[in-house]
Amino acid sequence: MTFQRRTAGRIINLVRSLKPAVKVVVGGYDPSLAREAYAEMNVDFIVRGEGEITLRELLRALEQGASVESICGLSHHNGHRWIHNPDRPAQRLEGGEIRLPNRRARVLRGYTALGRQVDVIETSRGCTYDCSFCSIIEMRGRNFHTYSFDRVLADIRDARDHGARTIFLVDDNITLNVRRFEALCHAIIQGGLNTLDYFVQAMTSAIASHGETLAPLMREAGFRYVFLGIENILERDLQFLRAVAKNTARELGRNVGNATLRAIDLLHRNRMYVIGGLIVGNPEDTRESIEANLAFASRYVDWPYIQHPTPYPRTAMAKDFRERGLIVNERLEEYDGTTAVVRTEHVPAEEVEFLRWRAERWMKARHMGSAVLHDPWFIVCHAPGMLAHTFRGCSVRSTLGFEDEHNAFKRYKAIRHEERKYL
Ligand code: B12
Ligand code: SF4
Repeated sequence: MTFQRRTAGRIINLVRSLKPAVKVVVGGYDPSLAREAYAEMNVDFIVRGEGEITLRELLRALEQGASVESICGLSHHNGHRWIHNPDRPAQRLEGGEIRLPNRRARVLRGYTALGRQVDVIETSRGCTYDCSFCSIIEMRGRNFHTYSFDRVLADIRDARDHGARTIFLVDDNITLNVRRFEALCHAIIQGGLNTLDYFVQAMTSAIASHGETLAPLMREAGFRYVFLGIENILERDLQFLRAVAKNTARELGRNVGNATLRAIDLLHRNRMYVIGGLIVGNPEDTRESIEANLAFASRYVDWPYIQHPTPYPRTAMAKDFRERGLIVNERLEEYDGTTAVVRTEHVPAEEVEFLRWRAERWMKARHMGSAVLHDPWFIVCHAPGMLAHTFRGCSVRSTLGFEDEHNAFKRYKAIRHEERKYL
């Protein structure tokens, strides 16, 4: 990702210093969308877009000493200049060409979520919306491809057999096809895989419009946390984010207003938790509009995932912010979504970030009460560490209101600065 570009550069230099003749291949969102930046780095190949088939074809060509000219999705250097082969069309996952991940080949293990071993699986790729902040459309166009349920269930079983107790579905937008999602829930239940916990990302419109049938099924299948792309509660900001359509509820083919509250209510009624994805600090935002969104999150969502608009390469949002002269920070290693790197027309970036930081800590602390019911031992053992992390920079005096919270925020920023040094 973009915030990892500097780290990637440092790893490349380290590898080169140890083994100068090694071939370096980069891929993923940032190399695909900012290939010119990687062309200036010390790399041999850039894999743009989906990686599996392109990388495979590249390896075969290198093994056989063959030309790489015909490999779609590949950029390479011919000794004089960079050649960018034609794009590779989005992979039709239905064809079964992409095999299951080989989990035994991993070099890092032991990732957990709330103390339970966690793994990721995909059931689909792509999205047909075009939110201005999202990289997906530039990355692969507007399309949606799905794996067969046999493959998905085999993937879940494989993750479980490797110890996973929680599964994160990393689909870009699984709720594009609600009927399929419902059928997937049935398949998980029938396959006896509903003893695992599932996390998923979803659109508010789909949950609001179909939640009466979908939400109970999700719950039965084991879904526990739903990451809702609320983005913003104000119509003006939703327009800037090009996210009006996906946040509009529909009944009998008619638009019936903002979908967020109804989606949250349906998920809550079915005993699922809402991770609320919001974006604050958009160009027209005032202190009041930011605080309205934060107050909403505090009242309705169980866990905040509040970000600042971040101008990632080639997104429509990046163009808008640049044209309006609102980008105040070009240090890409800070483009992690929780550092405000743009200001609004009315509020400085630092203040936008301060408002989010101040509100978010308490929302996170509050959720520990619910989490303790599900994972009591983990929370009891780790609550002090989790609270210390959430409130890093704060003192008893600042928490009790005897010290200006801006001072605590400055300390928090200094700690984050130190944390980033390894990058
Ligand atoms: C799931 C997801 C998450 C999950 C990750 C769960 C997990 N542990 O895996 C969560 C919610 C935790 C998350 C967090 C973040 N995410 Co995220 N996330 C996604 C999402 C939805 C899908 C990513 C995915 O796994 N796809 C499936 C895999 C198979 O596809 P893939 O990653 O694209 O990889 C393919 C190719 O890119 C390529 N490829 C990738 N790497 C390489 C390497 C080589 C060598 C090669 C050859 C090819 C290659 O081949 C792969 C197979 O085809 C995307 C896209 C979206 N619609 O929003 C965003 C996205 C990747 N995330 C993004 C961001 C910014 C973040 C955060 C910084 C946000 C934040 N503030 O928290 C953090 C960073 C977390 C971290 N420290 O790594 C951005 C990246 C934009 C950019 N230009 O950098 C995206 C694109 C969303 C967006 N804003 O547009 N994310
Ligand atoms: S709906 Fe989600 S995946 Fe699709 S463009 Fe918007 S943010 Fe990206």
